[in-house]
Amino acid sequence: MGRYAGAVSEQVQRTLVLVKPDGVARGVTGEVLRRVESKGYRVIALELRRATPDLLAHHYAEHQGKPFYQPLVDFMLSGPLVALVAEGHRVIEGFRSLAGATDPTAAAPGTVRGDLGRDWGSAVQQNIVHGSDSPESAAREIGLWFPAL
Ligand code: DAT
Ligand code: MG
Repeated sequence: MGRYAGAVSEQVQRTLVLVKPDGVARGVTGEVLRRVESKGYRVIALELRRATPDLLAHHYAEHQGKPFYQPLVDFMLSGPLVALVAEGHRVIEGFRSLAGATDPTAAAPGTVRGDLGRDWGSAVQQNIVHGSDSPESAAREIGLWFPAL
């Protein structure tokens, strides 16, 4: 496929970031934005909003049928969230690195989830942020949350 180290950074990427309802409720939206901006990524869209069941069914389609799916949807509907699009070379991978591991207890200190999240004993992990996990997911998710972009 002709992959070489220089190729990965040629194309400017966009990723969908969500500050989930736990992050908004705990007042760490600014802290998440600060980390995204301090890293050097550009925020090109930003909105405080509520999710809908229809939007979440598409956004989390890959998780339908899993035991945490309905708790995840209920959690994402539990309050306002902040949706944003960040832009930069390799931002998809870069934001996943900033966010840290899915399980906030195991997430490394220094990451958003490691520094700001913890286990609350709920059926779904509440881990402060979402970030797209691939170029295909990013394109699909940005289309769902920011169809005008
Ligand atoms: P990520 O958000 O790191 O991409 P994911 O896409 O696998 O993780 O899952 C979506 C969300 O669902 C995740 O942020 C937290 C929750 N979740 C995932 N796996 C879980 C599990 N085994 N138990 C409880 N909640 C889980
Ligand atoms: Mg995911």
